[in-house]
Amino acid sequence: MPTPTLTERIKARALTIGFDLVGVSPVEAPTHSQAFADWIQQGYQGEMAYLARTADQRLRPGLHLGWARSAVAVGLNYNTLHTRSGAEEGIRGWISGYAWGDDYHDVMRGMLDRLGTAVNEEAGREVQARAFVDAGPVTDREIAARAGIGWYGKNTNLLAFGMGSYFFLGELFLGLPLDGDRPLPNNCGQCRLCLDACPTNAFVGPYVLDARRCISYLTIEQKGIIPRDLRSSMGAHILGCDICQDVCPYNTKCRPTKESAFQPRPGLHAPELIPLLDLTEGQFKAKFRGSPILRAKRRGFLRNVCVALGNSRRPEAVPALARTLREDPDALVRAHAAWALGRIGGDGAAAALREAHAREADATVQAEILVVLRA
Ligand code: B12
Ligand code: SF4
Ligand code: SF4
Repeated sequence: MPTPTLTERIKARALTIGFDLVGVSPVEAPTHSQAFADWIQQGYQGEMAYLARTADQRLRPGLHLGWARSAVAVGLNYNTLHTRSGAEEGIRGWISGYAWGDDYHDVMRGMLDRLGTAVNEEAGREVQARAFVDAGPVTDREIAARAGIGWYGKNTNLLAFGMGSYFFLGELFLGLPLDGDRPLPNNCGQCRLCLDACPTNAFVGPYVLDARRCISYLTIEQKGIIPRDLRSSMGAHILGCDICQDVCPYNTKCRPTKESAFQPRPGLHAPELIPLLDLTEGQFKAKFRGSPILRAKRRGFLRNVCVALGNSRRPEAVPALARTLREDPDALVRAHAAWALGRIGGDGAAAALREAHAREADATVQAEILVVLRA
């Protein structure tokens, strides 16, 4: 048997550390640079201003990673095989599978640090290295696709055989030349199930998502009021969305994750919605410490809970929403409670809205109340 090369040894170490996928990419402009630039030009990034601000670095990695000679791209399966995007009894919300367990940024950063140490051991010297998971000014999917880890699905997620798209991506840039891998062929064929399944019509076309319409963006990245015309299409989703992945044939019969940190924390799989309205700032932070849900912040998360309760159309939710409209300290939450009461309707909801109209001092909340009362 031939002696394994340095590249092969580093890839083997990545798998031993626990990554499910590994490949090597050159440090070059992304293959779909023009598509990225057009996307920003169209404004599809919405409030995610950091994407436009760092576009140059994403499109020309040499600008900030001039010393790097290769990028080791890794994928980590987070599929716990629990059902996704499904309704359960009670008034329940839906949290996207990626956020059921611990924050993947923390999990993967620790693993990439271990990979950095392994690279030094294999190279027999200290190699300059920089790790990124999601948050860096780099295009994770482009690098991973170049490294042959997976192919772009029409829903813009990267897919791999045996794992579908339920895996996270990260990369370790190295001041060390390694043997690059070949990209995989695209295996979507004529299918378009993901494009047709999106409840908010967020796809402009295959491979192009208008993030401003995506439930994942609306529930996590959008910081203020959720556009009124999109709320009723958001269903029970209170953080993220998996619909365009759930329907993908490559996401059936996948192997489960080996990473116990991604197993659902108690009560997070499909949480009862009404008790979530009582979370104070301190309770929210304590409950979701180390979880990706923290990113939405209390005000964003409770806003989403109100929308989901409205979409449940369940009269049992009216007393809790009326109390939120009366007492929640955050105007953003009260505004969406008003909408939810209007969506459920009935005498109790109308009385709560009239009472709030007489008393509410915040102009945004008043505007929401008036839209409902005048409808
Ligand atoms: C911004 C962002 C979002 C935004 C925008 C999503 C998007 N599609 O861009 C929002 C908030 C909506 C989002 C949602 C989600 N995200 Co996100 N997100 C990112 C982030 C930070 C940047 C992505 C980006 O650069 N978008 C810009 C646009 C232009 O890229 P794009 O839509 O992928 O378009 C590319 C392709 O379509 C391709 N292309 C264009 N035309 C064509 C034509 C052909 C034929 C082909 C083959 C390709 C192709 O080129 C384009 C440019 O690269 C990355 C992390 C990172 N640093 O890269 C994570 C990342 C993409 N997200 C991730 C995840 C898990 C999600 C969610 C599944 C979370 C959830 N369950 O709610 C959803 C999925 C929604 C969806 N359908 O994409 C993972 C994806 C893992 C994977 N297996 O693909 C990443 C990589 C984070 C990570 N490190 O793991 N996300
Ligand atoms: S994540 Fe949900 S809302 Fe976003 S594109 Fe996919 S199906 Fe549509
Ligand atoms: S649902 Fe079909 S088109 Fe969409 S990503 Fe999966 S295979 Fe590709």
